[in-house]
Amino acid sequence: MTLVMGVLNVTPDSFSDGGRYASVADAIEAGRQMAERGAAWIDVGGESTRPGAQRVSLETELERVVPVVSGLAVQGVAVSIDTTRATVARACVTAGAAMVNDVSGGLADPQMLETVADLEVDYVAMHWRAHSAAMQEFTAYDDVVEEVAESLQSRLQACAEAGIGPDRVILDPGLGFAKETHHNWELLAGLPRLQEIGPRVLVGASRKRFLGALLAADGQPRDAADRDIATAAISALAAMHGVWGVRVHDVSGSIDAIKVAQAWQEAT
Ligand code: PMM
Repeated sequence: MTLVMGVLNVTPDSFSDGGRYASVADAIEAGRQMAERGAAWIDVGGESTRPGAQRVSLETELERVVPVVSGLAVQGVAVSIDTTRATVARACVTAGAAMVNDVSGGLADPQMLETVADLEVDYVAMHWRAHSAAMQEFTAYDDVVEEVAESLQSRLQACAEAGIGPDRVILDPGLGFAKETHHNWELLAGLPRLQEIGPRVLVGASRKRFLGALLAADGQPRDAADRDIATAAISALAAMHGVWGVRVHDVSGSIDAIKVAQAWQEAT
């Protein structure tokens, strides 16, 4: 069954849930609650990837994420660390994280793939073209599905060369990262092409701007906080396609949606 990864951003400026947690204890509690609701993974991130976001220092990122990762891991929660930095990946796996989620697929930090190979954890390689501050300047594609598939294929090859086998890799099309609205829909429709590559596939559509655009009224995009029903609909459809996981903010909605898809499939 498709699993749910709950988003736990410990950043003051993430686009959809930034600044929610007043303390480390609050963030840990929010993660614990998502796990209790059925999230198989809690994805802890300390650097916003909102389009246009500036980078944070290594020290700030470490300060934000390490206490939250260890606070969840000691309670038996499966934690993934959302980072593009090898140093953060290593510190968090040492603190108890069991997966590295790298939105740059190893392109942002030349040490990342070797580090993950050494840590022997699973690795999410997402399609990426540039850091968030500049990524919306790189949204030109002739055929977005084919180009994302080829890029992910080459990241898979780079993983293999670094010693991360395909069974440890999860590929992600990177919805909203250097993508125009229509590219995100084309990538969702093109999921079978991405699955053909071989490894497990993760989809992160939750509360993203292309959903705000879809649900716009009077020319105004729908608020990020009111995109969870559309997110759950994507989770159901992604589950029908047999993806490995969906990365979402509202865990309960997607768990229900995936159960619907599963019941439907079992009856087919
Ligand atoms: N999206 C965001 C952050 N990390 N990681 C993966 N693997 N896939 C995604 O689509 C993804 C990600 C941005 O969303 P957020 O600011 O709500 O966390």
